Amino acid sequence: MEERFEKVLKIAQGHTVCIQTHDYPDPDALASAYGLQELLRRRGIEAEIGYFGTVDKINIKLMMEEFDIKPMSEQRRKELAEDTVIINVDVQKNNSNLTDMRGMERVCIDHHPWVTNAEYDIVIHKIVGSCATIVTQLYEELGEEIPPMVATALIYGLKVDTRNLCSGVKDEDIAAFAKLHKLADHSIIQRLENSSLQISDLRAYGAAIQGIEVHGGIGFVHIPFDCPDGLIASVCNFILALDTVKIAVVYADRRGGMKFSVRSEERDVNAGQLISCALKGVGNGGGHYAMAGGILWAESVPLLGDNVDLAIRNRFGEALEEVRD
Ligand SMILES: [Mn+2]
Repeated sequence: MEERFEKVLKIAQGHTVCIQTHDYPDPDALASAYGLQELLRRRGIEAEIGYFGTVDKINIKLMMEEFDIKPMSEQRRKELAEDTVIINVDVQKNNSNLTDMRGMERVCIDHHPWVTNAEYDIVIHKIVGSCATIVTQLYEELGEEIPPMVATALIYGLKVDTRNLCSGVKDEDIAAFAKLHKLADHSIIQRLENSSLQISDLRAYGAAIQGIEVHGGIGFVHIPFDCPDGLIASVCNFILALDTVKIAVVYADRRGGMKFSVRSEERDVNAGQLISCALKGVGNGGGHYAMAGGILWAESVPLLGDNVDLAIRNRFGEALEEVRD
């Protein structure tokens, strides 16, 4: 990784550099971008953090405050030069939640399964629990001390992405956790963890409590209004806590279609494969073993008949049979 990082520095030299996360970044994406920004700064490269979509989750807003993260303004994003070097973090090009930005996507640092056919000059990719783990390893390999604030952000990202080291964890995540744990400011993490919910989020939780249907170990929730991706994911984790739910499928109305979040606690069911199979032909989806997301296209909704929820349940039921290994 060290060599690849040196190449990143060469590519960045003399250009405007933007670290772009996926739209509506989550704690792992933001922490990784922030950690990378600091690492680049130490090597003489000033990079800016940019993303599309507004931040509406309270814990992300708090992260911005605590770590003094100042993302690129919309105006600035529009004015970027064509030769801006873009470093994608926690996401790959052509993903549905990555809006194309002006500039050249030349570097990718990510921990999701490699699915893009986009060509980057430099790829730092590992299947680990969080992108924060990779950034932690970069500091270590480069012999750089991790500043306490960076360690705090990274450990928070790592904890959220692995659901407190309970999902999709590799030895490397545990090692990164041990390293960061010694350096992090735990009072900040406590503040972030204790403020993950806003009053407006309760409507989505209300829909889950009232409308949950459990069929064959899959818990289904239809949130009948649009809400941020992070909130759909939180509701998904929430219903996964039920003893009878081993797989959670939560979807919210969005611009005529639906936005999905899927979680699997079943060892033999890959959440990414499950959603990709269930939405085949009517949308798209993918992700990790334990977590995945996707979209049901607006134009597909009429194809699902009068009872869309039933059609979705059937599709996932059938997909489950198919992907179980
Ligand atoms: Mn991540």
